[in-house]
Amino acid sequence: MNKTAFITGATSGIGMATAKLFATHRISLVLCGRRQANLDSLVKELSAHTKVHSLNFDVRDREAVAAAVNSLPKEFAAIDILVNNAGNAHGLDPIQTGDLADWDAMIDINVKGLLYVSRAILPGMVAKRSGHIINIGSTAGKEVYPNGNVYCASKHAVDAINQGMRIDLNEYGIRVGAVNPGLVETEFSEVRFKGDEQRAEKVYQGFKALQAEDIADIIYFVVTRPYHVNIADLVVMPTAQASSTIVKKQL
Ligand code: NDP
Ligand code: 8X3
Repeated sequence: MNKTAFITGATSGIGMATAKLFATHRISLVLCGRRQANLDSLVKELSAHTKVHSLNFDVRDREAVAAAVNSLPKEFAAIDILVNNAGNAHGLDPIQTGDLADWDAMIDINVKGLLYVSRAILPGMVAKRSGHIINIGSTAGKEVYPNGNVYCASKHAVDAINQGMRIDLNEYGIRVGAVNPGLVETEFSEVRFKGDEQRAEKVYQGFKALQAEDIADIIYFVVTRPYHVNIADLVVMPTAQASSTIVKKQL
């Protein structure tokens, strides 16, 4: 496909699986994240299939975001597809004892970071009157679960931003949609529980969780619909999951 995709959070999980799938379909890639070693090995691996450029920046740093986007070589500068994927949960605590640093991280990364990246890329899409934004939300953006408070708030914000983007960009023919997964087995829970691998593993025990590749398949489906079709808001859960709190486990 003769398109260029800009993927945030490409160094693991859903972003990495999407990068790998896009590469096999020869979509040119701009891959973003903070772990340089992961970016380097992805560039090496995926360059066999397509053109790949990496950008190392923290989405929280608005100047770094703008500088990174402005630094793109000409052949990568016209972005057709933006996958706003970088994000994480930090902590799982009741609101009255929540860690302020965790709250800052979630709001700054999941909400403000997504906005900074979008603000840097959208003028280019508006100028050429084409583009496709895929915002990675969550079932946490559709319902709130115990101790999910601020993470859920950040993903509800993504839900609102997704709608707002679609409205404001409508006249420019830019497609905007969200993919909202339930439980996906990635590094997500390791980050949420600050490296406590045992606690993280428990989240996915006793049922078949979604895999990063399942979400990548859906994102590829979304970006390969005919132009008149915009998947505006998609929720996907493992079959074993009925809601954020109801998961059929066989332990
Ligand atoms: P991972 O932890 O595997 O991936 C998170 C990605 O985000 C990494 O590539 C990480 O890169 C990047 N990232 C995190 N913080 C920053 C930052 N400050 N600046 C730049 N990049 C950052 O988790 P997932 O793949 O599961 O998560 C991807 C998205 O999917 C997130 O938005 C998450 O909320 C969402 N999601 C996940 C679900 C799940 O159950 N796993 C379910 C629903 C939604 P690096 O560390 O290199 O910077
Ligand atoms: C990730 C899914 O249920 O851990 O967004 O919030 S959940």
